[in-house]
Amino acid sequence: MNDAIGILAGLVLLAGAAGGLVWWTRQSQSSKSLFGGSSTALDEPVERAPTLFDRIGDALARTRASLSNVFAREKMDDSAWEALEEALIRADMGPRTASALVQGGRDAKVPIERLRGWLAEEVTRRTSRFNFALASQPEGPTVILVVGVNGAGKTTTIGKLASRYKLAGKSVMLGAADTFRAGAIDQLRVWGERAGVPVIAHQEGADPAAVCHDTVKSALAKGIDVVILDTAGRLQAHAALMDELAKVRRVVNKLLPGAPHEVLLVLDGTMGQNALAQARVFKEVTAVTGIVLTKLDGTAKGGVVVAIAEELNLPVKLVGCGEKLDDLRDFDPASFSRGLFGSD
Ligand SMILES: Nc1nc2c(ncn2[C@@H]2O[C@H](COP(=O)(O)OP(=O)(O)OP(=O)(O)O)[C@@H](O)[C@H]2O)c(=O)[nH]1
Ligand SMILES: [Mg+2]
Repeated sequence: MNDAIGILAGLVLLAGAAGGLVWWTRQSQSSKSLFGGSSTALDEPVERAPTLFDRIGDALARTRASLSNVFAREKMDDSAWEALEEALIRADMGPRTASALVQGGRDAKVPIERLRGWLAEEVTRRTSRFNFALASQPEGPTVILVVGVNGAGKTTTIGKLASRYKLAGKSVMLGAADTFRAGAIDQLRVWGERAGVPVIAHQEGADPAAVCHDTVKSALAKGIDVVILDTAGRLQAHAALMDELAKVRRVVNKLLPGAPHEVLLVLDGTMGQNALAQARVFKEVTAVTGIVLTKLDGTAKGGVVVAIAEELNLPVKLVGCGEKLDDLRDFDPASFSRGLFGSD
């Protein structure tokens, strides 16, 4: 009898362990697909394209590292709240956002053991109050104007975005309206070839608005789904940039009322608070609809995403995480926040 009970107990333990192993495998696999999509089913091969979380792990780890001293404390007293505020600023969240988060935590008397989870929830709430979907016109081309300072990653992002639309079965046309910088037109042509989409271009020094005009006109004639326009980001020449972008808008809108449907501002994530300052100027010169934050695979700190949402009131719609054609991801606030604070 005792033997039978012993065998039965052994079997129960064995089944429990097997169940635990399956649960653990599921957990560890799903946690790798934090940024929407590509979750790996148990029967699929383990090889997969790196997710955004894999690609920007260092940016999130840098932020977590600056917070680790705070999370290691015993309780949240005055000095702990001050340390948290400093750490949030060091993580590129900006003084205003850092102070608002700390005030919120103090008011809610969040205990140390709930701090990670609370911060993740709060940052999710603050970064998810936007519409993240890119504009999409069912009839006629969707026109996307891409703006940003030199070197932010505009042309690279356009190549990646073109490839993404192409793979989704859309026809795409690019307009080389950065006629200012030598080599910019050829650079867009190279990305056009990589993505397998046509590029409309004039000579270097030509009127950017004329290039945009010809691109949209050609796209209308050919029934193209998506037009993406590259521009020169001469922030130093504030008035000239404002005039140039206003003219582009006017010309495009005349050909296709409602266009441009999306104005994406590309910001270099490694620039931290400088990126925010640039964005403020771009918001003044044109009606930006969303942000593409690039180079999050580099030395960027993740907190800048929160500062953008809070201080510019604009959604980060896409994230650049490398120099290759498929290194562009959608931004997912909840997964991002959990990665940022290391909460479950
Ligand atoms: N690591 C990394 N590098 C990037 C990313 N996006 C762009 N870059 C690099 O940043 C540099 C500038 O990118 P461009 O796309 O030429 O930037 P741009 O805004 O078009 O610059 P201008 O044409 O000079 O105005 C290039 O060396 C790109 O390879 C990214 O997400 N990650
Ligand atoms: Mg460029």
